[in-house]
Amino acid sequence: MDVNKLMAELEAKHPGEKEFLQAVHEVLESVKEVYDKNPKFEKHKIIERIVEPDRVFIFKVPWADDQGNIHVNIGYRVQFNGAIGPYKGGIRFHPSVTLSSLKFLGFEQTFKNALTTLPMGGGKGGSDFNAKGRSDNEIMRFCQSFMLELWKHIGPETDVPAGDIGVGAREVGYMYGMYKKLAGDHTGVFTGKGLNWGGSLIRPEATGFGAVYFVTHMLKTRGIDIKGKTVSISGFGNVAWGAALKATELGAKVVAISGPDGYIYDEAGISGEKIDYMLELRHSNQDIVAPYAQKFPGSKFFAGKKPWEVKVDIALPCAIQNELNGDDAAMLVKNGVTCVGEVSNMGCTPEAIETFIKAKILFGPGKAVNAGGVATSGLEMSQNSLKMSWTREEVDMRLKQIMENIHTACVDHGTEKDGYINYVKGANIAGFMKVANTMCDLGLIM
Ligand code: 2IT
Repeated sequence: MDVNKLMAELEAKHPGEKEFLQAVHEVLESVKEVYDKNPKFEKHKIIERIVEPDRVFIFKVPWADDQGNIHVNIGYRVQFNGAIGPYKGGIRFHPSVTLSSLKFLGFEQTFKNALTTLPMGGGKGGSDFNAKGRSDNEIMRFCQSFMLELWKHIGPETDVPAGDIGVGAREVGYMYGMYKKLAGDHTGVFTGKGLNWGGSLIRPEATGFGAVYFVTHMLKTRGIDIKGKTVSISGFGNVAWGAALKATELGAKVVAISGPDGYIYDEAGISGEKIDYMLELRHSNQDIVAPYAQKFPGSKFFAGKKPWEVKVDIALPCAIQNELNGDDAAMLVKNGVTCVGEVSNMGCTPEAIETFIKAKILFGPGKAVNAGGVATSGLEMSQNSLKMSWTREEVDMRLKQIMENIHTACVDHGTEKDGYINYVKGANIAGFMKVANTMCDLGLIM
């Protein structure tokens, strides 16, 4: 495989799609060895086919604010790869959303979903809508307008969206409600639904819980217990919240969380009501963490800074793509970090990943570490199909098992000659092999 040539061709076809090209480049570098060993992949032109989405929907989303002013946002759904199951992946509402960012997310989702062991293809959607400062009614109207177009393209066996940045239970409720009204049926076309209307226990916590389960497996390969370790987390939304809950429950001490405005350092540890308060901050629609420092004396707010300058054992980026760069990584390594679990999708830049791998620290990439979220969405779909709901214990047990299986797959495909586990390579190869082999089996349909 000639990675440079493939990348040059892709860049010419999709100029300026920076995040998408970044995500593809990483996967190609990881899989070139297994690709070259399996001539059937080249015969079926798997790379040329796997890097293009099956299809993309782009539509306008007009809505009126509380003063009656009309706004127009752009809505997207990228149905990236449906080889192994219905398209599955979240909806992101964030001003940074572009076709490029959703293509990178859909591409990543394809391999992540393959890793979960459940039959789900990859998709992603969203809008450049900014919820900051918006009222609940404005958010409802926006979600309804978004769904007025999207509902035609989704369905329980074709494409099943979920939440992502800016889309939690509230937004899923408004979108699912509109879908139900338009489609006239009650099929579980969304995951992340409320418990009263088809949702699954543990789904809100699942991404964070799964990430911490994965981290404990990584630590175990070096005989390290998470108990007593210090943890820094970026973000303060649903994913960061779940990670803080589980890390604390397992005896670690979370000392930092962050927002777009800066980070909070709390030496006493962010536990109990402080973790609950993260949800309050998110629901305020202000997108800031600074109020934490006023509410909890002893903690400190660092305006405009990232949490990676704090000395910790474990760092968990839980916010957004490319939030941790080469300088941040060098700082973490200098401060003796043991393990970095990338919980956000592509949270680390290529320079950061290179720094971690060179330093031989434990580094888990997003598509493995955060796969517990979509895996539990898969479990929600199973429960909906069965018209049943499982207990907390049952869902958690399955989630734990899935995270362990993903870790094993990474070890199997990513262990290098000197024994170092390259989880980036392991996750990319394991996910790729499943999708690529399926594409060969199914004939030239996509
Ligand atoms: O990035 C992700 O895996 C998600 N936002 C969750 C997707 C899902 O369908 O649960």
